Amino acid sequence: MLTQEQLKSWEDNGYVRLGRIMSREELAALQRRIDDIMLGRVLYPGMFFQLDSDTGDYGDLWKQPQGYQGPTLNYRKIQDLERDPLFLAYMQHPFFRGLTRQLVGENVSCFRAMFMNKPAKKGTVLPYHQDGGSQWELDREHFITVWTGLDPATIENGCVQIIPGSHKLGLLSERGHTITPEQEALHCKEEDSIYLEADAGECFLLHNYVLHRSGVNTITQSRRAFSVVYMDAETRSKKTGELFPLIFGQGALAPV
Ligand SMILES: O=C(O)CCC(=O)C(=O)O
Repeated sequence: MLTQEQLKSWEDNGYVRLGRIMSREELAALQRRIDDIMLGRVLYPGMFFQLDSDTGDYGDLWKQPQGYQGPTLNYRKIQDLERDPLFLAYMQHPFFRGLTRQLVGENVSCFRAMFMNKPAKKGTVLPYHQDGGSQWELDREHFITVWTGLDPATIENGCVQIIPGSHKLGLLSERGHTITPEQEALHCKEEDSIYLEADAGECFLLHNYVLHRSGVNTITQSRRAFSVVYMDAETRSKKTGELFPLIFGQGALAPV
């Protein structure tokens, strides 16, 4: 659970450095597991995969084939990781039980359990954006993100950069996600930003409306990370009417 001081920082800044929740052994197991998934040694049919771009340009990501493209460590994004018992066990760590009870509620589902990667000397610029809005097609907006570094994250390898306090602006576009160049010029001044450098295994709590971005990786150390959106288990997809995978509460997924 967050202390009073952390709660105040959460309200003021829209983020909190939570530190390392997992052991070194658990971290090593997650690092091995994500590489096994990328290399096709552990398979989950239908899992979402997106390769990194060759150009570093966000717009080019969708010009390439989507889905699993064979064994390579050059995947940028993999979703549905709640299907993997090691990642699910981390998501269900007692610390996150307490945190979500405090900030979300008793019954908690996940919108996405996502691997985000800046492969060695690669990576794609992710422009400033907010998470949420009509693009997410949810019947309510009450969620938090926990972002965990699976490698050391530094400015050189494309750590996340945020504008503290920007969650107070609310959603800048009805659709959500990226913002206009004018909004970026107004709200995302370099001097107002901070870089969330982190040790491997360290995690941050992020408000989904905090403006955030990340750059490319200029060094040989990959920048792997795991990002989970926890939300009220009653949240339904407006598109399908369905609920999302249950992480905490009666009938929650079990890591088998
Ligand atoms: O890991 C990154 O570079 C960005 C992560 C992100 O946008 C998110 O977790 O919502």
